[in-house]
Amino acid sequence: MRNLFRALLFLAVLAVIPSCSKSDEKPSALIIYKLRVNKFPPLKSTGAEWDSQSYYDGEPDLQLRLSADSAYLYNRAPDAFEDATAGYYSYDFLLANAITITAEDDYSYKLSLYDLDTYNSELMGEVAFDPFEEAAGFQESFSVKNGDVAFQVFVYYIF
Ligand SMILES: [Ca+2]
Ligand SMILES: [Ca+2]
Repeated sequence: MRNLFRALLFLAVLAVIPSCSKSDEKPSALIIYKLRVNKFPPLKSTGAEWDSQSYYDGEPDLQLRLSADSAYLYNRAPDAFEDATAGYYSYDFLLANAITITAEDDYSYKLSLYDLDTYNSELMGEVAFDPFEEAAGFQESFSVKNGDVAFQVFVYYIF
């Protein structure tokens, strides 16, 4: 009888443990520290190269924006990503200032990739996403894509 009681107690403890585990907690915030461009269209929808100047390479010069509603949280075009090659490499944008998004924030988030031009940068593609929904599994990164563009968002969590 005592053994049966112990067995039941053991099972009861097992049943309680998962509800105390980290996976049941909700993070209060997530911190975006790196954005990766995994895919982008090699040519414009017209079939033309992104840049037409004969003395420049025709490939796009990557500019990445992360926006919350109409405000830019991040907007950079590192020199290192001039004339980016589609299909072979991914391009990592390490954020000098990590971006904190709290669970209460209710903005519309969007990642937009541009070909940086002197006057009017050209939109290559963009993806709207909900960071907390995408990061529901608390994974180190999550992927978002739309048509010919794909991004990977790297995050830390604050519980
Ligand atoms: Ca261009
Ligand atoms: Ca170029």
